Amino acid sequence: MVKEFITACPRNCYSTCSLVVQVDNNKVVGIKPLPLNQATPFGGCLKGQSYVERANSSDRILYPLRKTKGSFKRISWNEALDEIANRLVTYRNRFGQQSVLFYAASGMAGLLNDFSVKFWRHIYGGATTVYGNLCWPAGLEATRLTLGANKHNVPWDLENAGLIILWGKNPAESNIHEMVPLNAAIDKGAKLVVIDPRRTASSQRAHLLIQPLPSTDAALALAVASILIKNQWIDKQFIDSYVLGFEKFAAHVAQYDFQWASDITGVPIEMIEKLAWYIGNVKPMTLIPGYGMQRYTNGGQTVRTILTLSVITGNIGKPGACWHYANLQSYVFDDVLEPLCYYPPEMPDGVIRRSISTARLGEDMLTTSNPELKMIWVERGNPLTQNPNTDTVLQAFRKLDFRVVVEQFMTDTALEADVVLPAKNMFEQSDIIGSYWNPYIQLKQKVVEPAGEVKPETEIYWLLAKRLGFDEQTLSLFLLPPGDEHVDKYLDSRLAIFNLTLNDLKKGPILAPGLEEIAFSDFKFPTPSGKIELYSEQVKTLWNEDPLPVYKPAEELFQNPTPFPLFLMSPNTKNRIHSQFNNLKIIKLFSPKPEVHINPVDAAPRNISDGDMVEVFNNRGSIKLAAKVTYEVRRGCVVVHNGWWLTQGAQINFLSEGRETDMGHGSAFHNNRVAVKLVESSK
Ligand SMILES: Nc1nc2c(c(=O)[nH]1)N[C@H]1C(S)=C(S)[C@@H](COP(=O)(O)OP(=O)(O)OC[C@H]3O[C@@H](n4cnc5c(=O)[nH]c(N)nc54)[C@H](O)[C@@H]3O)O[C@H]1N2
Ligand SMILES: Nc1nc2c(c(=O)[nH]1)N[C@H]1C(S)=C(S)[C@@H](COP(=O)(O)OP(=O)(O)OC[C@H]3O[C@@H](n4cnc5c(=O)[nH]c(N)nc54)[C@H](O)[C@@H]3O)O[C@H]1N2
Ligand SMILES: [Mo]
Repeated sequence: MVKEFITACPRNCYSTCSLVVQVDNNKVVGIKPLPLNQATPFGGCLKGQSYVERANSSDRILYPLRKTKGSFKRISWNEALDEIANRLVTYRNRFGQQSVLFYAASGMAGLLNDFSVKFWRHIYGGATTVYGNLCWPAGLEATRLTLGANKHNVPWDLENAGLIILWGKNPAESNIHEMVPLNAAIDKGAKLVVIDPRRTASSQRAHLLIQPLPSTDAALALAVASILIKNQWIDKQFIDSYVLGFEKFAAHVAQYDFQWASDITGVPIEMIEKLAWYIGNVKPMTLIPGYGMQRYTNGGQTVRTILTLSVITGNIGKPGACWHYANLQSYVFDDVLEPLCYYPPEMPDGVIRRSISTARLGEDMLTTSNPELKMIWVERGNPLTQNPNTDTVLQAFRKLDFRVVVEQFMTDTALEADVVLPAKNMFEQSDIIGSYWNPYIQLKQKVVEPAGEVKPETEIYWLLAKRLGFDEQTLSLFLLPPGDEHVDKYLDSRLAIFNLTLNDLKKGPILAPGLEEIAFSDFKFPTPSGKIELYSEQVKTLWNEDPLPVYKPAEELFQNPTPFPLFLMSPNTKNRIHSQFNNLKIIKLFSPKPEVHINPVDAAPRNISDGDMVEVFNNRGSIKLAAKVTYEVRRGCVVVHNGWWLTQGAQINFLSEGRETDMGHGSAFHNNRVAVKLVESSK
């Protein structure tokens, strides 16, 4: 008999949809929407539907595997854990525990991830870890430095906006549920402006589409700020009450005019004028910056600069008016933040820790000494496709003595492992998740027993810790004993802080305790001055950047002459979450192979026609894939979606450099130029 359970999608995605999962005889057989969630009433996307295939896929890793002489063979859990424990002890004795690197990324959200950190910290005694984050930290830090916190109005408040600006965000692919209130607002008369070097699906109803050269948005924003101030299209009262540094900022931007911005951004002057007019005259404005735009070496300053436009026009803290970067209000359990957010390498609690940069993973792994790295443990991540400069990451992996990867599928990273441990999926262990867009806390429910010999990480660590000589009593101080009752008890204990229980969450999503539907409606800004900081001393002290928002050309992109004439961007796309999903049959029907998008103006002189095989290359690497000739990408730029595995045809991070962003230790994936040439015509 088919039973239905309420759950939520734990992928690293804005939407974090509530779902109803149908289960028959310990098997996931269907996924349905859960209208109770006001942000995602229509349920999952295509990827959500594909969970039926994903959960039951014959490609899933169901048993521990050991690589010998280049091929993987099934081994028992005892064999796998004995070898790993022996190696852990040997490396610790001979080289110190920091010779082991614990790498975890964003594959699965949840409170229980914290137990992995506890194992490495308290049981093993402190492995090397990574700091920074591949995703969004430059923008988070820019926002925190300016407003004091990362929060925005509830998603459905977008309907109240008179002007919506999608600035480097493509919700039609990366946050499809945002298109619902966005379209409702347009139906009611709101104006939509899209600023993106590409003409994305999100721009179909745009009243204005601006296509700047990649990484130049700060110049655009500075010129707009300058004209807003000159024309007095600003909110004086808001500025006088809540803003620090306006005078300095106004004096600073007075030097920037349309011509200057047009020369840098490639945007015609009339378009910049139009943009300034909209921002100065159509209210209330919700400005939605995306995360793609901050993956440049100037990403933090770019985001700070764009945010000034919301600030000086008083578009903060009101219905329909907000800065809509990331809403961390549902992360009410502190430890959930850790894997997602930037946190500094030095921890204040006196524990000796060593961490290396996730943006420079390969390089740092190779050069770290005293002790050198001997072993890596990877979980919830696919660093061989997702971290920059794959060639270096690959070298670094191959230089190690021993590699363990906990995975659901044979990814590029799993293929490099010595031991692969089968990972749970979202239906095989309960956990609590927040979202950086929708304002609910949700239960991701265990609805089936794990497939094959799959064990959740919490149990793997428990068994490993016992082999390291700990008795169960000591262990239970740090780790979670195997068994659903322990998971439930733990989750209930966390919920109790808010007078909630697991049973409450089983009935549906719950709005985050303390939620401000309209963020900053109390006009309290937790910055050092208590005001919105257009001028921020901390920008200087923490990141050694200009306290005023400035435009600084991004590294590599404007070196001339260069043999690599085209800007390469590698954004996200609708049918995958980074490197996940495209191994499924249903998804392959929609996106069968990797492609490079190129403008006809750039394709013609290279004799490239739609469908031809081309080579995209620079001094770091080269990939071969099919060309899609399209006006959707600005001339001078090419686009390849990130996430394709090497074994799926083309892996974009062979071309990117391991570089940190100016703030937050993010990764500047898009500071990247390439050349493209024809390999084989399809005709
Ligand atoms: N379907 C799907 N949804 C996802 C994800 C996914 O992989 N698939 N990933 C999730 C995650 S982890 C993230 S971080 C988010 C990211 O989702 P978004 O915030 O939408 O970010 P991106 O897709 O990286 O980039 C958005 C847009 O920025 C544009 N862009 C690139 N450079 C510039 C620039 O210099 N200036 C301007 N103005 N625009 C620029 C790109 O062309 C792209 O259209 O999506 C989340 N949602
Ligand atoms: N060139 C380029 N590269 C990029 C980006 C870009 O814009 N351009 N975007 C970056 C961004 S925004 C992000 S967020 C990162 C994402 O990069 P990662 O955080 O590495 O995420 P995924 O590619 O989603 O891979 C997650 C892996 O976790 C596995 N997994 C899922 N659930 C579990 C589980 O419960 N346990 C274990 N052990 N494994 C599990 C999945 O099968 C998958 O292989 O990529 C970054 N890489
Ligand atoms: Mo991300």
